[in-house]
Amino acid sequence: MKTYPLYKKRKSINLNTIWDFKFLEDVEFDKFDVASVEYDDRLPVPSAFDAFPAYNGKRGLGVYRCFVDVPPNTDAVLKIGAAGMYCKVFVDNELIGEHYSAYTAFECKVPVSENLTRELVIMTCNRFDYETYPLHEIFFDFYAYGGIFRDVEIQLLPDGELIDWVGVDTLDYQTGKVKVTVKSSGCQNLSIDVDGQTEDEFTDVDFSSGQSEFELNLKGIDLWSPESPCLHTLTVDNGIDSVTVRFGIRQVWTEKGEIILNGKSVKLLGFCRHEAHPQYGPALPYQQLIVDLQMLCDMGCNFVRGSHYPQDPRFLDLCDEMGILVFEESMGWGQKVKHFTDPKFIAAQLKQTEEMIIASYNHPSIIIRAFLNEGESNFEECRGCYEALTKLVREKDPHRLVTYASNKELKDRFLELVDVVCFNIYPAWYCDINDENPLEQITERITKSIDGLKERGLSDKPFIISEIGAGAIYGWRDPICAHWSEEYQDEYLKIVCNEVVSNESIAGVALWQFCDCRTYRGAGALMRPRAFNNKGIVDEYRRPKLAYKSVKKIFEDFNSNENK
Ligand code: ADA
Repeated sequence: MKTYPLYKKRKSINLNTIWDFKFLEDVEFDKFDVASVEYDDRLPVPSAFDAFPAYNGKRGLGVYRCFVDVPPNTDAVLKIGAAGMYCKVFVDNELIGEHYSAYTAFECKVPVSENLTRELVIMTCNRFDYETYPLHEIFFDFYAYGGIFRDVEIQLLPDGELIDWVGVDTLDYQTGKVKVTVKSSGCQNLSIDVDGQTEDEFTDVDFSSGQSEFELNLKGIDLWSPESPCLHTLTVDNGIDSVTVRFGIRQVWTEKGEIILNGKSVKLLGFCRHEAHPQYGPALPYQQLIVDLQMLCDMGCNFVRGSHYPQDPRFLDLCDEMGILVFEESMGWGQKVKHFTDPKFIAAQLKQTEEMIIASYNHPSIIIRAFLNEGESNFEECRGCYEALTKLVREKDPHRLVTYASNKELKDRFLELVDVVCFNIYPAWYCDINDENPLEQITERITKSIDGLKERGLSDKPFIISEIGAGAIYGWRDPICAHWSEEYQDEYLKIVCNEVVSNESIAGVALWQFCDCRTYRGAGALMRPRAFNNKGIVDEYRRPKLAYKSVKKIFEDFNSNENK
């Protein structure tokens, strides 16, 4: 199972297999001596090591090792889909890379050797340590696992100029005009194929600046949309190396408070989703990704927010295929002024966000790029970081919408920076103990946000409710419809969804959340029964709660009225 891009001229060695494993509870990350490890276990890759019974709940170093035959004297690159929370990579006891972002892909050059068999070690660490890894802290409301979460492979590189990256942007969906950006070096002849047919050939292309751009007019080509997710492939070949990407022809922009996709207004209806399962942590099997998407489609959703980090590339490929629109965000959760004024934190944010953009550039399903979920955007001191991230996204990916999910509502100072205003709100859930009928607050609170945005002169920007929801413990039914009962969540989501589909000032909703997921194990769990965030519409094993059918009915009725 391969995700795009494909490198058809590179031989690939798939390392998704069983590796040797050692858990080191007491060794410090910087004092790790790769040569001294005595492996005493075997674990599959990909995996979250602390999702296995032997290591449940433990924090320390999770060291994975395998032996791999790489033809002697051959250039090769090691590609790691994701390793959390952070890691170091060794080949034959030599450090070849380190990476500090749990959900973005990275690669390391494998040093050339005369030996055939190479020893590959990936040392992951799941200890909270702000100095080493400022992106994930213990106060985040989702469990931080360790391990090699996504695919690992070695690619053998051909001799000569390599094609490093290809990006395709739709410039005009009506004429099929696209821009192809190719990153490479040197000077080369190139051919570009679309859907297996030669589209164009270019001689002596100058890559002295590291990249070149080409425009193609793909007249009559099918468009991509949620209703008709037509995909195409594009291959750039220089005779030595080739890269095949998959893309869709679609443009997204905003107009008078609406999100427009290929000229048509679209209301986003969906859920926030963590990559989570009690048995696998964030290293989900392919079947699970399909089940999650099938359930979203079954409920009539056209939208998913990947909270709060980039989702698995296989999931994004499936969203492309199934026509689900994606809000992709880099890792962030409730950071404070002290973070936004720390240059190390800002640098880590910029790096992971750029990695996310490069990796998922060609997915037509991704229409929104985001960062910094619920940061302290109500403080002026944080402006620099918000501006830097907005600028980065616009520079690296000018054809998508930029935003961040704010819980500061109208106190937020940076809403003017973004294309879409996104509020996370929990009326009638986090509310006063004296509120007898909290459900009545929902519509009122949404209206207040919309009116406030209007007063602030922001009603031209689409407004999305990027989180809203109520907890329900699977199987707990209660005739008085108390907090935590399935009945309360059902009543709650009915009000929310009816408001969203009928209110023209709401461009979309990402209900919180798709599935229950593990979170705080300590005192934080006082707010989180079972140590899970229980606001899923399905529980952690994807068993639907009462509200599932209600949401499905409201979304489906809306969809069928739209299609009339
Ligand atoms: C926040 C946050 C979510 C989750 C949610 C909740 O809005 O963004 O990750 O913690 O609250 O359940 O309260």
